Amino acid sequence: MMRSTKLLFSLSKNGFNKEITPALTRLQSTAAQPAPAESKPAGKEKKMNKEVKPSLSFVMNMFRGAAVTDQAIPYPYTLSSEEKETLEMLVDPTEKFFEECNDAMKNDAMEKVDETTMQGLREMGAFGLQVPAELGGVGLNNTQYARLVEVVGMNDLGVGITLGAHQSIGFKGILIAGNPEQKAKYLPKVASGEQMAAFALTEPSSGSDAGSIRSRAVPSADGSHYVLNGSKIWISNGGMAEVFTVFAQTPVTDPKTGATKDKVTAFIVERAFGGVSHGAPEKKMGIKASNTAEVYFEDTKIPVENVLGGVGNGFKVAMEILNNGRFGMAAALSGTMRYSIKKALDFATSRTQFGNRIDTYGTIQEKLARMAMLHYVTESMAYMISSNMDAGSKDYHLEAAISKCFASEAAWHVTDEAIQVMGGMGFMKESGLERVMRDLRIFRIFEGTNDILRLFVALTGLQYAGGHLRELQQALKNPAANMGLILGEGTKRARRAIGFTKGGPIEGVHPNLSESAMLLGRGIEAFGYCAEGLLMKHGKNIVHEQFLLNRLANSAIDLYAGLVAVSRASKSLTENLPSCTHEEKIARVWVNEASDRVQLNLTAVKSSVSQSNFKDLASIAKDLCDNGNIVAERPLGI
Ligand code: MYA
Repeated sequence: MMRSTKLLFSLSKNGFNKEITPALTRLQSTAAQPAPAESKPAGKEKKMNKEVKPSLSFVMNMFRGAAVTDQAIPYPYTLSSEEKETLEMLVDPTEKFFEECNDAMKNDAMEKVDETTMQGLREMGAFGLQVPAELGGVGLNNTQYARLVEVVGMNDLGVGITLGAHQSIGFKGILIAGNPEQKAKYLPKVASGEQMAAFALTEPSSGSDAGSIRSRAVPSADGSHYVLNGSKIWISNGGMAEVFTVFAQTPVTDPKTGATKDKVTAFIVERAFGGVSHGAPEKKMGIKASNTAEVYFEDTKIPVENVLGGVGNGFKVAMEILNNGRFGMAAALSGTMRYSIKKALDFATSRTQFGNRIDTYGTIQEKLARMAMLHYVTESMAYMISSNMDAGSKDYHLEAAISKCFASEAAWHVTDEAIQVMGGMGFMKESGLERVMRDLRIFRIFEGTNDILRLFVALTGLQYAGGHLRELQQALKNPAANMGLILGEGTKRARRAIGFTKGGPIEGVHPNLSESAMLLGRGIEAFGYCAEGLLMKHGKNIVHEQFLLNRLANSAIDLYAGLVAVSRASKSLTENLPSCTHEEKIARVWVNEASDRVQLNLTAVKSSVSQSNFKDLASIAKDLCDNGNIVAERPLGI
């Protein structure tokens, strides 16, 4: 089985070695449940009693049926008037630059970002948007960055990846985990665009399973440097970067036991260190203008002072960089969706068929409205997360993962539908959508495939919910001291048992959206109930139930999407923005429809028909794989 599900093996850390049963009293006396052989990675068991860290994440808390809206309602807005002014000064010239100086079609055809664009971007400071001004950057916060990234996404995703691979992941590690010397040494050069940066994690045998990399760096005898050997694949900017954030296994000795084992360490590697080479630019379906190449390290000497974030901490550094950058994808793709929607609208409002403009037909209206809804939700997620990050939140990982999944699927669907609205014209290269469609395909794959991120969301959330159940389990050992917790949880479960759930509305929502607030509240309660049920039924073996986990993740995505839409529309209604009634309709339709989908998904998790379907689906896939081809005979028999 793929190693990445090990993520969920870590459920065992939070006490899932016990079978958790529905009755609170039985929580005290559960018997140890042996884990399947493959779910016992070394070193995991000792973390069994890891404490649950309280989280302000809305998504995380949803897994225990709680609506924690501190980071979501009211819709957060963190720009000071000065920051807004700075942003206003930057948006117009950036838009103008892309309209007048960059040619996305040409870049795509050349499979390279034109040098005039690169130079223009350097002059605008676009390579160091979030680097502090004193280190040569523009010093933007996440929200300001998101707004500019939106402009890039609207105009040229190939340029976006060149810029994003550089600053969203390439040198982001130096920005968030670098020490002052590392920052002072590297940030000015990368911020100016004098040197390009790249993020080197993926290897031939290590894609989704990021922890399984084989590149290795061993310390020199005198302890002055590491010697790095290994190869990385599909590295964006790999063929032109001078500075790499590289992840490699290093021997780490436990000071207590004296035992040495390999752990991932992050390094800042300069091409100039020697032994660094790269392959030819990869031929790709889309984002052709961006450079993607294999990168090889052969006896590359890395000074010890270039260890980033501490020896053995590389996996966490990698995850933090990825977590930190994911909202940027949602921001960029909301720009892309604006582009596609504008194309569809221009066409729909000028094209006549069967005697009427096609935007008067319900079929086209539904498409346009759904495109706008997907855009609204994506944009709302991007700025909610960026604002949370700017406000200092550390509890945004699940939201960021959701925003990446949602945005990449929404942008794909929106652009596909824009092509459909335009019919044959949409299919023509000159419509400008063909390139965007090709460019978009990779977004569901890189920076964590949407499939892995769905499992990450479901499993991390379940781990959190499980930790709370364990707390309850502990509390029951000393009921007198924990009466409040026990009574609260007991009442909640008793109400559910008799079908009388509290499931109140989400608070702080504008009265016009009170029905939506109620639906969301009920959805969250049902979701938490379902998550708990899964934990009780499967314990830590839930890690093997990907059919169920995906449905749980889809429900989490739908509910978070509903929350951001309702929150933003509420704010617009309260402020009486000109678009507020339009936004209200979007939020209402989203929540109404999402509630139905959530119900379907949560029912599928429990229903025996679905269980039987899942078994059949797994078996169909096995037939195919065993056969190595389609199994069903051709109808003609020949
Ligand atoms: S770059 C390559 C992208 N690659 C990936 O994203 C890899 C995906 N895989 C993973 O993320 C991990 O392997 C998974 C975990 C999630 C599967 N945050 O043993 P574990 C902790 C914080 O369970 P695994 C590219 O594509 C965990 O709690 N912590 O892990 C270029 C545990 O901690 P502890 C996390 O089973 C794209 C420990 O780590 C996270 O091995 C170019 C070990 O966990 C997390 N997320 O797998 C894009 N996950 O031990 C360009 C785990 O303390 C940018 N942990 O309990 C474009 C930008 C947009 C445009 C911009 C324009 C300017």
